[in-house]
Amino acid sequence: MMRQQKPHRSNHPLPRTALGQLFTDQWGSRSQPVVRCIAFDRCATQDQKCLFNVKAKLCGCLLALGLGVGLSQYQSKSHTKHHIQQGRSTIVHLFEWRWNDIAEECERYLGPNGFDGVQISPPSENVVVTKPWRPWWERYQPVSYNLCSRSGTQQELRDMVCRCNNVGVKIYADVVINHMCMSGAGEGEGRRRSTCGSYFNASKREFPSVPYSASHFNDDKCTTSSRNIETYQDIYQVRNCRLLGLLDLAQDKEHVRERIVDYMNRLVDMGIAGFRVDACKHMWPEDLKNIYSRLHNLNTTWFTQGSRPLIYQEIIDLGGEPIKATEYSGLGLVTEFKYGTMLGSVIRKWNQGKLSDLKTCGESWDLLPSGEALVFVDNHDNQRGHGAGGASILTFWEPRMYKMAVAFMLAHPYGVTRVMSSYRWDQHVVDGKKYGDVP
Ligand SMILES: [Ca+2]
Repeated sequence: MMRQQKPHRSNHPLPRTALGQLFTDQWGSRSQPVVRCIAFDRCATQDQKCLFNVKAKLCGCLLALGLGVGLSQYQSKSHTKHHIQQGRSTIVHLFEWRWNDIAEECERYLGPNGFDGVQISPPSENVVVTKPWRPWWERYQPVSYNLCSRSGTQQELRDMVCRCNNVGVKIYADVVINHMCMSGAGEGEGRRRSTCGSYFNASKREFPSVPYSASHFNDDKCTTSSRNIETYQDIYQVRNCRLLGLLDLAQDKEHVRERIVDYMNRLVDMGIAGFRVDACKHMWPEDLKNIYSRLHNLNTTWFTQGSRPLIYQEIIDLGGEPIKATEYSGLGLVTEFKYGTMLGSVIRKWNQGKLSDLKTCGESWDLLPSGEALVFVDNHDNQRGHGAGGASILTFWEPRMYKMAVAFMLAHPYGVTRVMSSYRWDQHVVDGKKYGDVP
């Protein structure tokens, strides 16, 4: 599906001065060192013979001096600024793709076709769910911050980041820091229970590979008898109780902050350019502000000195709840879920919607200001009936309207855009009604 998208030229409303600075930096950075991406760390520090032996596993992407490939994207200390390289725009979510495949896709397609970056599935170790068999959502149940998942090993992750950066495609990691696995996930060890084989005990809230123990969770602050969020009208429940039974971390505790910051900084140091932060509505803005402020600057192998990670925060705010997206928009970009809902409604011609109505699509439609929003037609949750959006959300199941929606989004000067590369599954239909909750 992604191959059908034609990336547009930058329509993002950056101030002229910022663009001018960007281009100067981009084309002025011609003295970058040769960057070798080596598939296996063990060879990175060994002798030439070793390097020769893994020649086939080298990236094939030695970045020659003086090529003038643009390497600078960020100039601001703000996590909300998004400096798009000349001729590059749009993040593509390569949902559940393997690291080796993403690296190849960066070199083969995304780099040459002007994509800004890739959102990857969570790289942290997660619980292995077998009932149902290995659903996509097991990736959102961490048991440690070790970097092995079914997308690949830490070495493969590092290799992918290097290879994509070398062709000008940034990597944005989806990070799950609100919670760990579900309270009922049991106890286990070995690769049949967790993707790196780390021991955990969910009922005792013990995750020694981080390490976290019972005192690092929010249960003492949660006032519901179930310990779960029971109403979204109570901001304390939403932030201090368990989301669907997921063990809720106490980000106000220094130990928890340190472990999260260390995890995110390991990714930044590797060359990752930013983060999609999962479930932000369920964390306190001041805790996130503290965590973001402690992130390292981006790796100067690919980014100019002082560059900050781009942060975009998953906040589902369709109105009607006391927690507002604007509480977070000063900290980073925010996922604007109203956009896909409204766009789908117009393209479906609901309520006498006309395409010409879309001319004004933006802040006057009660959306976030353009510079604060990350927009998308659908995401991995709402394309299968999870999360927010409702029936108007367009997906690949309705290809003509979906392509219209994506084309409009890429052409319209609003927000940072993200397109979706997912996979097909068999829809579950009961009495003519579609149910999307299928792995
Ligand atoms: Ca929480």
